[in-house]
Amino acid sequence: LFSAIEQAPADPILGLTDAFKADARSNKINLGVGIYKNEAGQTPVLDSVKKAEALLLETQTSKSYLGIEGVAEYSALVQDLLFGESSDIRQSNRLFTAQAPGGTGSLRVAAEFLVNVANVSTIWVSNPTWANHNAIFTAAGLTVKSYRYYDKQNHGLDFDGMLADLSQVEANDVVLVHGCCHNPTGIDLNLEQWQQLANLCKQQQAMPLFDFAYQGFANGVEEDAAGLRLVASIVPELMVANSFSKNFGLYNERIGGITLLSESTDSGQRAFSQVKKTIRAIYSNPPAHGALIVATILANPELKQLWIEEVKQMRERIHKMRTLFVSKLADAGITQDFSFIERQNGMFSFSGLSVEQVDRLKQEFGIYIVGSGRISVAGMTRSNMDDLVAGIKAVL
Ligand code: PLP
Ligand code: TYF
Repeated sequence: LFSAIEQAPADPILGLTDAFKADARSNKINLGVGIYKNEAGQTPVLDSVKKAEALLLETQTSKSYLGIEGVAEYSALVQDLLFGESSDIRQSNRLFTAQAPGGTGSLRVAAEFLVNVANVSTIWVSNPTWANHNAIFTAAGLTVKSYRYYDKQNHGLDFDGMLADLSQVEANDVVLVHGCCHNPTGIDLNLEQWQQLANLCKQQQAMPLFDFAYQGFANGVEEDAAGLRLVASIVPELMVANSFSKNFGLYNERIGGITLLSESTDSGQRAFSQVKKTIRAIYSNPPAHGALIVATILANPELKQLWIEEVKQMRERIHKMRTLFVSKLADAGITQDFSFIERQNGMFSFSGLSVEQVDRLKQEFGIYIVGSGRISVAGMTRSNMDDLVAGIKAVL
């Protein structure tokens, strides 16, 4: 059975981490994978998470199975975070949420549901997008088409190209959008653009699917949901696949969710029963720990405040690194314009470095960047900045 099987290629991003770990140089720098690092270069457990875990350790009395949709209080708390506690949408009885294993698991369940239940055959993703999108959607049987997004010349959004491509979407197509902090470009839509996109989807009878993996990393936990909330006020139906890997630092707990906004309570209940049936056939019911942590924090005003403060610290540190990086490049006498990096959101930017330059940075300087030139700004610190700038100067 196995002898004729070919070796699978390494994941272009996760494979880079393996190479980084195997690198013996002490001044190596990892700007590959999107994992938050603090000033000391570590990915710590948040204080809010530690406190929630201490509470859970004390109070938990059973490890019995969860329901298919997960921890009971979790769904409502996720909906509060996504749509705002007292918003019309939140109060409309048109939202249905199931806990799922990370953003990836949420996207995969959403895709299986779309193909097998909702008769969707085509999903549109931005060019470029997170590399795993194509794999997840293709594995579920969707045809993946792409729409223009990145304007290479101006290091900004090609919104005209995006609208022109999406004007070809057909009824029952799904349009994948990044809720904020677009991976890999760091370029987001403004509210006027979200509105135009929502109108287009409504007109073409296409459904937006939000991949929301970085809430809180652009401008704030509430602020970053503005695009989603605006679109939800315009289109009749949408879905959200959210992840708490980054904003709660719960990477290895695999915690996220699938949320459905339906046109009516009745249609939503029927659709959600099918989401649950989809989940049952994949992993039956989700693991508890990550969801219990998130629910404990979000339901406790003090812990929630602490968490919001910790997300702010992560966001602000990354932003400081963007500013410092741009100014250090200029100080080093590099004339090429990198100022766009300061204007972008979240962990990532497209640096414009070529495959050859990325390769030289790895070989000669131990600086690890994804082949596309995407840099994870979250891996920069005050102490690795000078080495980083020196390496980039050398390859430029
Ligand atoms: N979607 C995007 C845009 C991401 O960058 C990530 C990163 O990991 C994910 C989804 C997957 O999140 P998770 O690690 O929770 O599966
Ligand atoms: O884009 C990133 O770096 C993160 C982490 O298969 C990631 O989203 C990367 C690749 C992958 C899973 C997660």
